[in-house]
Amino acid sequence: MSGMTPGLRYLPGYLDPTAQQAMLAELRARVAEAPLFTPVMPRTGKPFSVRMTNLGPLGWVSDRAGYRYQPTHPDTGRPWPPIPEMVLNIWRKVSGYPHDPEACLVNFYGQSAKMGPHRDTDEEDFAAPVVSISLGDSAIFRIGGPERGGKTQSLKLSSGDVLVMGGQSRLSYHGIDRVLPGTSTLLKDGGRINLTLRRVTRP
Ligand code: MD6
Ligand code: FE
Repeated sequence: MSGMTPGLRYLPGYLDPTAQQAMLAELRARVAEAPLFTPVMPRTGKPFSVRMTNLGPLGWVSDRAGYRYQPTHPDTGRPWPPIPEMVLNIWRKVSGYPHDPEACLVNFYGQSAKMGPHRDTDEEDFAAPVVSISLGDSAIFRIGGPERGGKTQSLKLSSGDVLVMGGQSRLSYHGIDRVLPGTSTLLKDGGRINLTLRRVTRP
């Protein structure tokens, strides 16, 4: 529990710098097989400022046709690479959910990227939390309640921090207001990586 949002668990510094480096190396190898792409908004085709890819049996994509989970990369047509064991192990320790996640969305934020307020509702099973892992530059994460436009709180998510959105917070509006450039040396050219792990189907 964290402040005004029941079910939200903030685990700052969950990964030490050595573990962050190891995770980054695993991610680089997999992202080489499943390159980052720029999603666009349904209908309008307006590009996201974040680039993304996925790991695991299902990946989240957004294009003119809508939001959905699919088993293959939209550009290469190949299955998404597997979720690294060290990432799965974090889910197993913190999720409190007895099945593995099916999707690991990898978001890359350059210095001026943001993520508008949204809820994660494309999954069948809201009993599972969403677990997020942050690497690289810090960012201001804002979370509200189940309705748009309510009271919000902000959290600074830094490299190695883990956030668990479960219980009542699972369907809260949230987003990234801004990245704070120069706050981490993990990525040579700066920027931020966020992984979100989700259970998509009901086991
Ligand atoms: C981010 N995170 O931290 C965006 N969603 O870059 C999310 O959209 C998110 O952190 C669901 C649960 C946790 C999250
Ligand atoms: Fe989200």
